[in-house]
Amino acid sequence: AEMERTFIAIKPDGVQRGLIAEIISRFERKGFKLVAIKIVVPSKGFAQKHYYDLKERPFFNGLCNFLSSGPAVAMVWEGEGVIKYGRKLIGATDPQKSEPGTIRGDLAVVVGRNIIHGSDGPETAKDEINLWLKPEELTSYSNNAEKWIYG
Ligand code: YYY
Ligand code: MG
Repeated sequence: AEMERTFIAIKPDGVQRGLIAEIISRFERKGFKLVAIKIVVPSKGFAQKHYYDLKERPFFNGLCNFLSSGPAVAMVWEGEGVIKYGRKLIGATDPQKSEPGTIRGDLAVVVGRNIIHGSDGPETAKDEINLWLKPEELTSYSNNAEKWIYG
């Protein structure tokens, strides 16, 4: 299996709404493997780093205030195709356009409170994992279910 890793964060709205277990469960049941997790209150400066690519957008300041407004759950998930398929599980950026069955489609209503972040490609996955987690916070282990997930 071509294993890859992606960065997934439950934003402060997802934490406050009690959706941590629900969100983790969707990745876990799919067959992806959780290799890092922590809860952290990002500073405003940290949020600006995370969303640096969006710095020219009109919603940038509000977005960074929001991400730093409370604890977020930072995770790294591993699996075959997890970067692209993780984005599928999450759904479209605007929950009004997310399909039912996706996390945002089922659990969120507006774009500014869309409860979850996921890396959008291999480069951003690497950058975001490095930004949010120290190397020693990442685990590497084999899971007994893997042979039943991958054959
Ligand atoms: O990767 P994703 O989270 O689906 O969307 P991005 O285009 O990277 O935007 C990041 C973040 O910014 C989005 O999750 C909500 C917010 N946002 C917004 O508040 N208003 C927009 N028109 C677009 C994005
Ligand atoms: Mg994005």
